[in-house]
Amino acid sequence: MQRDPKTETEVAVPKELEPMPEVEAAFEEIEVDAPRVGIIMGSKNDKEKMQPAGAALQEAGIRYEVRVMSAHRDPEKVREYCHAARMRGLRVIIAGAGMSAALPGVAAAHTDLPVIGVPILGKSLGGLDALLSAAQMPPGVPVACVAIDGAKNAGLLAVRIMSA
Ligand code: RP5
Repeated sequence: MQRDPKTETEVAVPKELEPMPEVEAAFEEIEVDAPRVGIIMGSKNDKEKMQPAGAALQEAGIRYEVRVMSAHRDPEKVREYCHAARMRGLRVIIAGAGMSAALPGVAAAHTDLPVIGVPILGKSLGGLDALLSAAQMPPGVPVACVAIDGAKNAGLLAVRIMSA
């Protein structure tokens, strides 16, 4: 019920128009500018190679965030990030790593969001180590894998996924 100031009487307010403080509080917490794509990488040394992914997203006007976390060195951080990703508003994860590149696969194991792996060229094996680590995922844990150092295509693919 609400008091009508003109007639000074109590009037019934349709349920859907009644103030809902909990809902209003929840909406206040929503980050309207929350990133839609998470770019993660195994080392800060991967940043330069991963930058083209961010550039492709920026060009398409898609908000993204960048985090460094290693599947081997920070397994707990990767798990937490990927578990929370969908709830935080992310819709795609781009994961770049070199050498034994476990990051894309481990990310895909901890989220149901699409994961795009970027194998990064290391100091040996011509990047084949990272390529196979990202591409040769067992059935049930999908990872899309772009070319060695193919961060630009990872960004472009994320743009296409976002607009599918
Ligand atoms: C991977 O090992 C990283 O993605 C990086 O490409 C590679 C080497 O890491 P750093 O020793 O350069 O930190 O985990």
